[in-house]
Amino acid sequence: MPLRALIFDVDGTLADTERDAHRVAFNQAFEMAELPFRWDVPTYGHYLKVTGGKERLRTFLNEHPQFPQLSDADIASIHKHKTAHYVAMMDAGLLPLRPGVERLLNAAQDASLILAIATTTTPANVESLLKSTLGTEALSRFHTIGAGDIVPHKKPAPDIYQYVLQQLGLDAAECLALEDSENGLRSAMAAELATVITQTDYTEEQDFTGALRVLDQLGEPHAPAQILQGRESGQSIVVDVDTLQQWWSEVR
Ligand code: XBP
Ligand code: MG
Repeated sequence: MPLRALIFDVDGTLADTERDAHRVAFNQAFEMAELPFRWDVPTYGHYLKVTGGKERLRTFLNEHPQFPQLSDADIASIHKHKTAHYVAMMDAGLLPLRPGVERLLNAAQDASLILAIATTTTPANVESLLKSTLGTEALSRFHTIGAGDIVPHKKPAPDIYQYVLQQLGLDAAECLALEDSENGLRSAMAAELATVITQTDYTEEQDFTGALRVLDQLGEPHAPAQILQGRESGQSIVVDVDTLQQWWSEVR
């Protein structure tokens, strides 16, 4: 059975969006709503344990009873403003893709692999990131974009990957997931997907047991990636389609 599709996470995997984009957009929305708190870099990192922006804010409030306890409607409204701030940042071209991402997407399409996305983030965020980094035609390069509230349970539940597999009409064994976080890895593995991790500053201490490989990034020819966990640990590499096919075939 050949490898048929690559399924990409977005936040942390396609681009390092959390610290300098999502976090900043949340703080702008908190300021607009005159809320008496902001999320600094470590605090935001801590609350990344909760996937989904609305769910993250609810958990933060539950753990900080001294702050105004917002209704679900208030949280939805603040989150809507947060999304608008995030989209404005992307439209301004403020965030690049991670090293090697565009190269790998191009190579995967040249090799007739199907591309898909499985993310907990809001669809507007994915669309604005893809358009600002890859151009207006970028969305059409992905067979399926599974995002946000389209499934009942966000990562680490398998729902979003199962949804994407269903839309692709493929078996998990025919696909490979690319993720950056433990929640993402648990989600992909629960959907029985082989998974490669490119970690970020926020996820580098997380448990990636079960991943096919863990790397610091995908790498470019002039600046290769490091393999951090897995058979070739310690080696440098530029991750290409052949590399992914080879790793995937070890478990298929
Ligand atoms: C991403 C998320 C998202 C973003 C914010 O996780 O958890 O919630 O942080 O996006 P993953 P929204 O990379 O595992 O999909 O505010 O739109 O939820
Ligand atoms: Mg992620």
